[in-house]
Amino acid sequence: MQTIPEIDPRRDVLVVIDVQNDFCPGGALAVADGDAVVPVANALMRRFEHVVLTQDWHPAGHRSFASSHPGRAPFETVSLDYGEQTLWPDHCVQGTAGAALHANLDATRAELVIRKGFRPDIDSYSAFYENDRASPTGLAGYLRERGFARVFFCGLATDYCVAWSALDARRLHFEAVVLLDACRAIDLGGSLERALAAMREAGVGLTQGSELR
Ligand code: VGL
Ligand code: ZN
Repeated sequence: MQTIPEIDPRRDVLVVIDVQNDFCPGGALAVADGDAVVPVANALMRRFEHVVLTQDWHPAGHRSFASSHPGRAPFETVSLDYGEQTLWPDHCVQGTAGAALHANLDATRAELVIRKGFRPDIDSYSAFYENDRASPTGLAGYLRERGFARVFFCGLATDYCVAWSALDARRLHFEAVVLLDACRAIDLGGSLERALAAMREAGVGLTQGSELR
């Protein structure tokens, strides 16, 4: 693991991924202990000069929902035009309470909220690209234009949206660090171990927010 230097307010940005009601206990795609990230993310947001949030934001009837595939159940896998896709319960439908940011997340200082997964036929885990790996969200251009070189990630879920975002950050030549104490995982069929291994391999720094200086 690379050493984590001090937060540099000029080149560092914190990206808080998908801390939304549907990913918290009681939500449609609840991540175990998902709401535990809220106070940790709030404390981190106070330490960074620059903060970006993401929001999973699907139209009703989205292609990633099992309900859009007759006879299929949530957490099964199907093959779509762009490859394998896990089917999810209906979640984060645009404008619903489930899609709202957790009420205790203090988003006041966020400079940008990026929404993803709004194309009806393409799922989106990464904050940078939809799952077709070709449709950008615009975040890379935004971060570059703002002069940010290093991206710290936290939020939900470690093994899907956080990991895919961190891996894309590396592909796009940003430095990337995941703050694991401010993340929780879905962990479907070993997905957490695979995601951690892929992030290590790609040079993503894995550490705890509590380790930041
Ligand atoms: C997510 C599955 C489906 C996530 C979003 O935020 O990790 N996972 N949509
Ligand atoms: Zn989703």
